[in-house]
Amino acid sequence: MLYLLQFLLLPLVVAAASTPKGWHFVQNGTTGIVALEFVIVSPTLGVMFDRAQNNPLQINGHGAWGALWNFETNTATPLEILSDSFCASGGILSNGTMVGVGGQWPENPSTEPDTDGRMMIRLFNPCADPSGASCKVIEDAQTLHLAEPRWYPSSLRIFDGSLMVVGGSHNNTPFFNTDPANTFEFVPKKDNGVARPSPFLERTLAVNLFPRVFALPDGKVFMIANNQSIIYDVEQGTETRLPDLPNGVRVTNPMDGAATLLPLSPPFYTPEVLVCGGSNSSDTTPSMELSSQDPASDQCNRITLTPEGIKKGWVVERMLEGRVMSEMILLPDGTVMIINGAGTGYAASRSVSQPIGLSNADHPVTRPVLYSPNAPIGQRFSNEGLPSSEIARMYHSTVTLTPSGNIFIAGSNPNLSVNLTTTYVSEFRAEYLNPPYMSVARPTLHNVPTTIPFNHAFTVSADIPAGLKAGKVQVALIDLGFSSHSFHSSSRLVFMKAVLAHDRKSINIISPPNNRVFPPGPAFVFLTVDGVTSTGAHVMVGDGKAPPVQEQGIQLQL
Ligand SMILES: *[C@@H]1O[C@H](CO)[C@@H](O)[C@H](O)[C@H]1NC(C)=O
Ligand SMILES: *[C@@H]1O[C@H](CO)[C@@H](O)[C@H](O)[C@H]1NC(C)=O
Ligand SMILES: *[C@@H]1O[C@H](CO)[C@@H](O)[C@H](O)[C@H]1NC(C)=O
Ligand SMILES: *[C@@H]1O[C@H](CO)[C@@H](O)[C@H](O)[C@H]1NC(C)=O
Ligand SMILES: *[C@@H]1O[C@H](CO)[C@@H](O)[C@H](O)[C@H]1NC(C)=O
Ligand SMILES: CC(=O)N[C@H]1CO[C@H](CO)[C@@H](O)[C@@H]1O
Repeated sequence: MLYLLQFLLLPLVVAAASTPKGWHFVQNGTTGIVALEFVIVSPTLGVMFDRAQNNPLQINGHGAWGALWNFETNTATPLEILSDSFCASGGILSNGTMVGVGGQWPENPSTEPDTDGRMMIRLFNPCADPSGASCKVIEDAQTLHLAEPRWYPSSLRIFDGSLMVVGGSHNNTPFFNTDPANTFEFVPKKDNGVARPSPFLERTLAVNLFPRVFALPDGKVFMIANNQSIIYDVEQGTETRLPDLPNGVRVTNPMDGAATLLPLSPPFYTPEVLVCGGSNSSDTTPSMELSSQDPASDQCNRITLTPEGIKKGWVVERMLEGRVMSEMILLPDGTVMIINGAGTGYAASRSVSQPIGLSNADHPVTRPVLYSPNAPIGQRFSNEGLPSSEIARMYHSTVTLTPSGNIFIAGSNPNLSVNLTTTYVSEFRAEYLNPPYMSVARPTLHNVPTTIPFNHAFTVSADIPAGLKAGKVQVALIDLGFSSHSFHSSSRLVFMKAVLAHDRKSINIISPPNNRVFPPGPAFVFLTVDGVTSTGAHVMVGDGKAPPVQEQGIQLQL
């Protein structure tokens, strides 16, 4: 009997030892709704939003359009939401409350009991329950709403911990922004709730949906829409025009490129922005004269946001292939992953010629690529060792780095509702892309304080596997951001000065200098030693108070 047991166990041991090494995709679980917006709200949970439609995940006798994703069980639990959260955005405030903003007017005919979501603000307070069982979305259309209806806006947590809401359309539009909300506003409200008009958004019509917006380390906000860029001074209310993207490339919806603020490092935290892909089609061609077969742009553009860098303008690089609707993920070692999207076509549904089913895009790009910001130009892109997914992730897909350190991918749906029989189906399969470090012995962090003040020295314990060389130790403070429509808003990586003790058992760390370098709010701390990354420790950066918070830390001397 004992012999037989050992015999039976043997193949299992062999199977465990042959776990795939290197980068690999793993499908696990189904999301039950199309996860077209995704935000991580705790070490174990993500919130997903969709449109009110005939989703398989049901709640109170109707299809759900909000749900929690549990990273421990790989299951979805429906959330009851009143307003239609389709094509909204959001972020997390300085006190840890997640805010979803905007949405759509219920589609006609809607099969679900959704109300008008365009002016809605949806709150999800910090959730201590690892399963999320007691955590709910809070809505009150009477007392909690935006100044203007917004479909396809962007959001960004700024230096005082509030959310800046940028642009959008007053109504669903089939392709171009024909009913623009060309203004900025804030949650909680500033200016007595009056939205601020933006000449930049006026100028960038009609390709200015989901503007790409980034909080700079001095508190100003950098924005790209269409082929233009500005710096917006939130405190003065002024826009400063920057150079256009070269060669007529447009990078916002419906010609979505991927953009990110590159990792910021001490002592100068010099901001650089990278934006890749999109389309060089004209922004005045009627959409029916565009085609799902038009090649996406392979152009990348990078700018350093210092006076000298702005004078130099955008520096052009080329990706390994053209991409539209890709998204950028900041990895804890400072590389940028470009993932998802299509090789041809545009965002949106059934609005260009030669649609594939209803999809305006075709030729899904299923192999991610890595960009190393510090490598010499020409050697920054690599897809070596990166696998291809078997799942197309195009319009209405999302992706995020997880607290475990792997990459979670969900969604994709060009159809106007659930369709499982077309070429590009409504996609419910959840998928992880595991970096090589997920299948080796990893460093671990212990005793990470739950609250990290600015400009603060603190010590954490570390357990570093003997095989790892301690020459390169990186401690990254990461805002995992809010993913919607190929833009990962509020996503941010700030490296913290870190010194590993000789016994390799503790690390002295200095937090970012102030609330402008890292807008105050929740984050995850990841340790990378010799290219191997730990899981992330959940922290609150700053005093954790409700916005607007006071200035904290010390001013940068530049
Ligand atoms: C899927 O996730 C569950 C829950 O975490 C886990 O038990 C299972 O091993 C996973 N399956 C695969 C194929 O990774
Ligand atoms: C940006 O787009 C506008 C409008 O389509 C065009 O007039 C302008 O020349 C473009 N800029 C560059 C640098 O291509
Ligand atoms: C537009 O982009 C396509 C695809 O990258 C490229 O082949 C073409 O040369 C570009 N056209 C111009 C005028 O830059
Ligand atoms: C799914 O899409 C295909 C192709 O557009 C269409 O023919 C079919 O009617 C759709 N099915 C449903 C259930 O909508
Ligand atoms: C966080 O701040 C927002 C804005 O003031 C507020 O609506 C929310 O209730 C606060 N969250 C908690 C948990 O107190
Ligand atoms: C053209 C097309 O495929 N349209 C379908 C999209 O999905 C809705 C809901 O299933 C159908 O009613 C449409 O016919």
